[in-house]
Amino acid sequence: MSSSGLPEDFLRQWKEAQGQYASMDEPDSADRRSDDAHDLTEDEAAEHLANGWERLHEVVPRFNLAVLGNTGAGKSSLVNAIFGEIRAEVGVGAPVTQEVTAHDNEAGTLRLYDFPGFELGKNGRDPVTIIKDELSTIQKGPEEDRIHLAWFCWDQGPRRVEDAHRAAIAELEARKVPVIAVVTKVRDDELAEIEEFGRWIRNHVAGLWSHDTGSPIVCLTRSKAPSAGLVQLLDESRTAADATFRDAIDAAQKLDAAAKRRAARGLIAAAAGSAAAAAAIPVPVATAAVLAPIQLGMMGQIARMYGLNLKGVLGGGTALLQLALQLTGRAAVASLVKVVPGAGSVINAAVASAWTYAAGEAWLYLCDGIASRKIDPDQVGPVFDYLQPIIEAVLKSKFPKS
Ligand SMILES: Nc1nc2c(ncn2[C@@H]2O[C@H](COP(=O)(O)OP(=O)(O)O)[C@@H](O)[C@H]2O)c(=O)[nH]1
Ligand SMILES: [Mg+2]
Repeated sequence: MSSSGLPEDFLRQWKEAQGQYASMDEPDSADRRSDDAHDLTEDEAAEHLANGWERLHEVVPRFNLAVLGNTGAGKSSLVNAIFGEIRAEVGVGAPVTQEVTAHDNEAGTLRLYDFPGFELGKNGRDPVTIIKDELSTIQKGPEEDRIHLAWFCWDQGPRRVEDAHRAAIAELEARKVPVIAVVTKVRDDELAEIEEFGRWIRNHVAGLWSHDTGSPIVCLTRSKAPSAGLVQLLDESRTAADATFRDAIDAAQKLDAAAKRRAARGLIAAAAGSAAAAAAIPVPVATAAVLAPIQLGMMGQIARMYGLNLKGVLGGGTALLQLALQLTGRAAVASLVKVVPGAGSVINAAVASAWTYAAGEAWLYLCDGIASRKIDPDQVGPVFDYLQPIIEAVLKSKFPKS
């Protein structure tokens, strides 16, 4: 804690976030909600949280990444190093393919298509034919399941590009999937030779993705500690994939906590815009429940983005659900009234938006802390004591004259 009673990292984060929020458009699309004049019950709150949680994909569509390369090239290690371990195998509803396995992360922000290696497949089938067939199946399937980006991995050890690799890359290119070349298991003691191999790939392998002006991108990486090149691969992936998937990539990765918070703040800004629209005709403080569904939906989205489990962490009777109720109910209104001039009796658009930012920042702080195991989700009761200063800091900066 800092001397002002705020969690130490919060003020710094909040300062950064303000610039970010200022540059975001706030949509004003919300319908006016029912105006029942009570705090929500626990069941109602749980339902709104669940609603946001279930529908995260509507605002943050899942990013689908394919990894290809020889067996043992280091594909799984690379994915784990950037996105964490992704265990859940995709079952019903996924495109039916013979030899590609699909795995979704907990939050539903990332699907990984793990392609088979380049040895002969089932029944002695040619690997390139397999890849071609599997690609066709996936890319002709439902739009949300299609591959958005591929990493093609070469182990730096053999430093060998095979004809089958070129053929597979051509198949990806023909289907407009950007392919980033990755050299894995980079060793510092052979860096000169590895860089030479990278240059050779850049000049001799057709169909690789490049920036608008430059030559193809080849990322040199090491998944084993001390890791190398992972942030660059993540950055290139963000650029190569369609902008639609930027938030999903930022949410799914585990290398850059600030990028993940940035993605969550997109959800907060959207909810603040909806809250402002809902209070375009000022509502009495007594009917603050008009805003709670918007704010709780936002909280559900953020919780999911952080991979928090709906039933375990957010389920009925948990401390976190209580806290969500407090942030969106009378307790928050009480602190609002203290800080914001003129908020004594009505909530107008500006107040609604500031309140939503405050609740969102406090909730983001919690989810971030829980996901990184700095905060115990069962012990968040006392946490409200330090969320209060967060709320007030946000509100004060939104109403600087108070
Ligand atoms: N030294 C070193 N070994 C690695 C690295 N990445 C993966 N490996 C090892 O290479 C082997 C194959 O890795 P894996 O990720 O399973 O490859 P995949 O078959 O392409 O998914 C495993 O024994 C890994 O521990 C790396 O960066 N450095
Ligand atoms: Mg593997």
